[in-house]
Amino acid sequence: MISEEMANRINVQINREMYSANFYLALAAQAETMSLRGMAAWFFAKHGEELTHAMKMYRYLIDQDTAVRVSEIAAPEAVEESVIAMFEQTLAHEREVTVFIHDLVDLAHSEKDHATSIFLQWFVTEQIEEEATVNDIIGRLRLFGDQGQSLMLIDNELAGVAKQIGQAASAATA
Ligand code: OFO
Repeated sequence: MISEEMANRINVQINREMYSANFYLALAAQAETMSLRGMAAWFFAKHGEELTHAMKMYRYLIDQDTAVRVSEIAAPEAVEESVIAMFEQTLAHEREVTVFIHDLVDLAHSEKDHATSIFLQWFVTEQIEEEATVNDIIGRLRLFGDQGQSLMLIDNELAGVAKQIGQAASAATA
């Protein structure tokens, strides 16, 4: 059993993960309108990943005999309209999520809640990877350019990455 405070805070984080999913969906839709199919697929794959994050927390609360509260999800912030700005917006969003996850870890430590602390380690690692991936995309866009052939190459590359994310997700749920 976890504390009421922890249950509330994880419920809030479930809502944030659902928000993240919608945020990525909005980015996917924007990329579609720009005919960037690879980026659209990548953002869409991230949408799916965020839903799995919400479901991991959902399952954790159930396993801890704690009520899951399904609540209203805020509309995602307006999406930027240039490629680099979209990824910068993504990085800013992920950095914010990292802070929320670290706050949860701090709470677990302060409550000596070892189970939740261990559970959250996965999310701490995931955030490192997510920030690094987006940082890398921004770096490549800055280095090679966000137009013409370089954009096409990065778009193609992200199509491949999106496929891998999709395969990893189906392997994890199989
Ligand atoms: Fe849920 O991992 Fe990022 O936001």
